[in-house]
Amino acid sequence: MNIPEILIQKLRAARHVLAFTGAGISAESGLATYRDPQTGLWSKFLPQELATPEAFQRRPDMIWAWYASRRQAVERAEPNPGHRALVALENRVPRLTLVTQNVDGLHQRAGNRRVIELHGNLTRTRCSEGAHRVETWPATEEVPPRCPVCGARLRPDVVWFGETLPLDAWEAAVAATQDCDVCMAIGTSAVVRPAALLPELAQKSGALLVEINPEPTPLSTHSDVTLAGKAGEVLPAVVRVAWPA
Ligand code: BV8
Repeated sequence: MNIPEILIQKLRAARHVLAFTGAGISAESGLATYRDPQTGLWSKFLPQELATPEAFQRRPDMIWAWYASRRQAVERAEPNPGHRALVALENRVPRLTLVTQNVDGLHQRAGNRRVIELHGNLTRTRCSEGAHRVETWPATEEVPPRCPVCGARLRPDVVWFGETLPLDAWEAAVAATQDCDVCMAIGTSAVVRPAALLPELAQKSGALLVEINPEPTPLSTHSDVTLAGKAGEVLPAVVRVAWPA
């Protein structure tokens, strides 16, 4: 993999790097991206049709089961070399802000210390009314289970389509775009908004915009550097070349 000199120089000199990740960085951990066809009971649905408040209202049992199935897949998955390269990067640059669209928690499990989750985390559960997080609930046959505090249905602690992003996470992500020297968009199709706006916000503020993806995306025509490859191969190569052992 040829890593352009401009990227190596910018990374070595960077005060602040913004890593912006999507489902593609978890693909090599065996987790399906949103572009992969769904399997099993949900094969006839698009994630965009299931990850909505309306779907949960209509079929709370099916949506709860979909997330339970995804949570099991996440628990079986392990961080891959792409995740681990971002941990190495965090230990090499003065400041790394890691903003993820992913809801699998693999960046935290890999060891990144500061992860901004724009779309929540499906390993966490919350009350569908009071929004307070719920760690445990009494065993029940009812699907979804009920909140032990108020009796409302429990739901995954994720942001569904049509729901607003957590304001603190969004504001921290935008602040990072205004201050970073390099923005790396990794494994994202750059379609879901407002998250997809972040890389160009960073570029408009003077950051070098780098895209890492085996496929072209709407970002590709804007990126300063495009590394066409898998995150699990490209990211370790970038860190190795920028900081030879
Ligand atoms: C909001 C949690 C407003 C749930 C998720 C029309 C136009 C523009 C926008 C809209 C529109 N209609 C509606 C909207 C808004 C909507 C939206 O953007 N829709 C899209 C479909 C057009 N956005 C919203 O609703 C957001 N909220 O706007 O609120 C509002 C304002 C006021 C008041 C009320 C509301 C909320 C969006 C959050 C949705 N929740 N996740 C769950 O996951 O179950 S989004 C979910 O999908 C993911 O979190 C992720 O963000 C997104 C998928 O994107 P990617 O991560 O990029 O993954 P994808 O599979 O698409 O791509 C993978 C990429 O990896 C590919 O490019 C592939 O080539 C690459 N790849 C594959 N292998 C590898 C690899 N790369 C590297 N290495 C590899 N090995």
